[in-house]
Amino acid sequence: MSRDQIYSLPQTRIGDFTFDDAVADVFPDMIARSVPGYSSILSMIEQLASRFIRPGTNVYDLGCSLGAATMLMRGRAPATSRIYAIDNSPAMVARLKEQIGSEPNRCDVVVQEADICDTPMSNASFVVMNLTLQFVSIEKRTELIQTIYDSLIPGGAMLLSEKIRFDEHDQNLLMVDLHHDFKLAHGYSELEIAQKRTALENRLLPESIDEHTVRLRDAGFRCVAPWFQCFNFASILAVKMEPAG
Ligand code: GEK
Repeated sequence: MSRDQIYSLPQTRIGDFTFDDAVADVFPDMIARSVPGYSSILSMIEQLASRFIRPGTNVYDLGCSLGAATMLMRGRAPATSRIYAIDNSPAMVARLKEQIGSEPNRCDVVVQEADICDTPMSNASFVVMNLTLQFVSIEKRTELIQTIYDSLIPGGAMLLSEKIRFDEHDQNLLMVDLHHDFKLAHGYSELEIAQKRTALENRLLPESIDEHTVRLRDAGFRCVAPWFQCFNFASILAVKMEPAG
């Protein structure tokens, strides 16, 4: 696995963070050293895939990057289901297409370069948005969550993982600080952390758990269960309930 050193040297002008070739080359190392609990969330996605994916339905991995969730879900998905792995980064999609094409797949896996806000979805039993909504502009989030809810079959579920913010000032400062310590402990320097923070400032827009919960409930999800939190990262499972009776 190539080591992430993208922000290790001082940069005179730090542009907005983009998911380009340089990032795709080091992505597994970058995300493992930047997101506390990333591997735990992935292994639970695998478990949830076994429970929620139904034969003859579609599964969506929205903002799939290099397909870490897709790879785990395809081992659990029935042969008659189809996984759509979608990302708008050409660098990520090219690498994932190459890997998926070279391996045997239990079910159909379709890798698409597309904006998830413009992607039609239907007949879905499980939708994963693992650390992706945070990169979608706030004004587009409600419509996207509604599209996902409408695409789900009754009993289907969405997993939403996000970097979060806290309304209470001191709590927010503490969690941001603990995340900072996590990155230091995983080998990033103060310079790397500071430069990446600047690059992400206008790109990654965290919301609170309450803001996510309200949006999910407004879309129609009756069961909204935050199931994981580590510092300022959280994951929520939202289930579209079967009609009563
Ligand atoms: C994982 N889920 O390893 N449309 C499509 N893709 C998008 C969009 C958009 N509008 N905005 C951002 N992306 C993965 C990790 S990374 C998280 C997800 C991170 C894509 C973007 O190109 C990138 O690949 C991904 O969302 C976010 O489980 O880097 O913190």
